[in-house]
Amino acid sequence: MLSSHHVSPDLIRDMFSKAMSEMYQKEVPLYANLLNLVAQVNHAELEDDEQLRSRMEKSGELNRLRVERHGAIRVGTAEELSLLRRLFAVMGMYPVGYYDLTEAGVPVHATAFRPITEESLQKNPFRVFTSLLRLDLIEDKKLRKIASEILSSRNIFTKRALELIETCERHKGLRLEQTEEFVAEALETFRWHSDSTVDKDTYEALHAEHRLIADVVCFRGPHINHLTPRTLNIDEVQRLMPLHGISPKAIIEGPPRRNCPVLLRQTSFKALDEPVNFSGDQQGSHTARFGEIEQRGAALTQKGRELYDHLLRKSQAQGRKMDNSEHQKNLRDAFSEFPDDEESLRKKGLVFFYYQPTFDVNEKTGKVENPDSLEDLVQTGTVSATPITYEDFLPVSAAGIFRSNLGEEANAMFEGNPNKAEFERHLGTSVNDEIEIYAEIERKSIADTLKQINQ
Ligand code: OOG
Ligand code: NI
Repeated sequence: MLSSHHVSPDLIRDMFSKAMSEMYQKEVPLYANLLNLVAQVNHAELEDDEQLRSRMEKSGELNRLRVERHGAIRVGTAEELSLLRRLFAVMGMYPVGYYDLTEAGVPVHATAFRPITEESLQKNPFRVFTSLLRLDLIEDKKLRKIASEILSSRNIFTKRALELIETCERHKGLRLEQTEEFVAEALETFRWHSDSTVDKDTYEALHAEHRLIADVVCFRGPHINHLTPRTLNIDEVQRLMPLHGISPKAIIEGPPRRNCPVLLRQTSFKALDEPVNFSGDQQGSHTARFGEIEQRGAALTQKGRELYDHLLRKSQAQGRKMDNSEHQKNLRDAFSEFPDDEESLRKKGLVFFYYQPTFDVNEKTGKVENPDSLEDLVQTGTVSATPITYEDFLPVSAAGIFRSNLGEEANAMFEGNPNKAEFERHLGTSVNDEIEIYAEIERKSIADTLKQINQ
């Protein structure tokens, strides 16, 4: 239990995500442009669609929309990953899901650190997609040894950040002045350093093996490589990006545009080529940091997810199109089998829903005598059912984002090679199952609704 002089982890996360956004706006000015564009499009969307506005207001999502973003980092060792787990726990963020990116030719596996309760998600759903480099997949033994030596000698946390993590663990929380210090110290881990820790030859050798290896190994820490605001109309942002001096990747990843959006649609702009000073006073450049936007829809049940994966594969059988309108058309054709109204999605058990009584339970007039089944209560309008927002990531989309930044050539080097057990060993705990989290939120909303109706 949090004592009264401790700051809640939700507030620490909120402070940290805002500090991170400010830092990234200074580091990557195009990100500030993107934030403005997304805010404009969201504003217009909410003006045009009263239903969307009132629904988002009712579910509490309107508040979190302005602060909503995810980031991504890549680390090199088990120690770094497990320390990050402890750092994120201070902010109420826990590992959810396991993502194997080797299938897409990227030698990493990953999890997302994020809040997991309904209440915490409403406060600020900040998430960080965190990848661990798989040195074991580097074929060149000499290079593997060099990389692991470089990584073993770096320390990605400040001394004070480590002390504050320990303080938080020992005292089960941080006080306000400790929190402010913690946020500032934690930020240091994610800052961009234009000075590389290695000489240019070493960088180039690692780069030649895989661009991502150079990105992880040659710098002081896991610089945040993008922060992603949430838009309510990704097609519109994609259309407007070039008019704002931002050049988007060719296609929007994820499902097609739908009446009832599901999962996650994403697009990004290409990584910037940035100057780097290598040791020995040599100059060069590196591409790592980019911008991304996302549009979130409903969380799918296991059954819904299987249908999504099946239809996505089906659309890919047409070949991956480099033209977005053709790509979207392929997707729309394939997804015509996926029901697109809330009632069917609910009755077929494809989407998770959040249930609430539609009347004020304190007012006697609304009371229901002898409630029938939940479905009947929804049908008669006594209970509302709202799709639960998807809070996670999609491996195929993530691979598309990685690829657009690594160059399409970075493919087929590693075969599908998941190793969840090893990842969890390195992390120091098992990852949470995202489907279980949504199921629990749905179950709890049903139990609370029935309790309120029966009271
Ligand atoms: C992470 C790419 C994945 C997403 O939104 O799917 C990702 C990376 O490039 O490090 O952020
Ligand atoms: Ni991302």
